[in-house]
Amino acid sequence: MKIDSIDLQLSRIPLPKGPWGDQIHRVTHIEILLADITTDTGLVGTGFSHTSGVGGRMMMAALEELVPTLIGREVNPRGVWHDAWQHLRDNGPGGTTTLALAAIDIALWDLLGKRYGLALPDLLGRVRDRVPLYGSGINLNLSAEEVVEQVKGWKADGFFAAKVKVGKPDLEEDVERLTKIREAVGSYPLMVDANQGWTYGEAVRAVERFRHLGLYWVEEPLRVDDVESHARLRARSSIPIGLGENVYTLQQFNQYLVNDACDFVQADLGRVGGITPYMDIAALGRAYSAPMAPHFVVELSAAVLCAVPNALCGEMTDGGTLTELGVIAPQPPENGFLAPRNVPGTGLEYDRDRLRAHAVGAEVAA
Ligand code: SMN
Ligand code: MG
Repeated sequence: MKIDSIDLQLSRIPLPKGPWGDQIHRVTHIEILLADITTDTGLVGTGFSHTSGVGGRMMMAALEELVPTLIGREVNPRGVWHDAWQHLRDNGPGGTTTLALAAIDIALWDLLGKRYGLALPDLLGRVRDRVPLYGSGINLNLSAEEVVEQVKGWKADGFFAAKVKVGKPDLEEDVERLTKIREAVGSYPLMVDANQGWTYGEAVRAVERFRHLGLYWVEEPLRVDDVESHARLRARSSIPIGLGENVYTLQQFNQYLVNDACDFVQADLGRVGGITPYMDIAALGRAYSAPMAPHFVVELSAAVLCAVPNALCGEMTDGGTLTELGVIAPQPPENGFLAPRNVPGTGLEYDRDRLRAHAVGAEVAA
């Protein structure tokens, strides 16, 4: 079964519950780049990649360069991934290079699943049928009262934990917000996310001030390319560190793990380049006894985590799941868990009309 043609479409989907805010982002749209791969047998597989509103056209440009090199190739995700990465690597080992590869890689796994009649977890080697979820808010722009209500809602929905943003200009305001949440939900597991916004000194002060709150992890306290400072922070803090949404390669994850700078591995299936590299990173995490807690795209993450022994949980990004974005046929959680659909391939059924209605270029053509 060989690749016959590849169709690409970039869409910008508005966040249905309004903009997101954290220390470094104000997000109004999620970009979804869809890749449909048609084979010489007529079978079609679909993959996607995503951005938080910036870089969609860069992914598209990378793919437009890559696609001609893929036509005629056997449907073999791992072989294609490595050659395609070689083709793009001069643009950097990760970033646009891997984001673009994700759309192709996910489409190829979808094709293999459809070819052999297997759902993705079975194709990869199933170890579970469903995945626990945590509620996650990109909510630094919300009031303390709004965040408290959000966290209470997640607890009521059965999610095992909640994650909120920190990084107010005044650290004491963060402490006040977190204290209000603690009072509202008791010993419920709580994570905080600083989105790389602190200096080393600010991070040291913050983890000291948060010590009594019993946090489950502190996420992205520092710039992602500063592994050493994460290791120094981790050595003096009692709070585990979660990160990985901005780490792009197996080798970069190893740098974090070997330096004892990361406890929870939050690799993102889009950003690392799809399912092929994700499974390698999960195995690496297992070698370090590190749980996998993937970032974003929870519906695909859940399907992959069903084949990852060291999986911890999926992230229910409030207002930004593929279901809430209307990008796929709904896959709602049940009692705090997500079970992937038991159909051949990734199980994601894309809403073509919605994606087309928000296609980049459509507004120009209209
Ligand atoms: C996040 C996700 C998506 C966009 C911006 C920020 C966030 C998270 O850091 O962890 O979900
Ligand atoms: Mg984060």
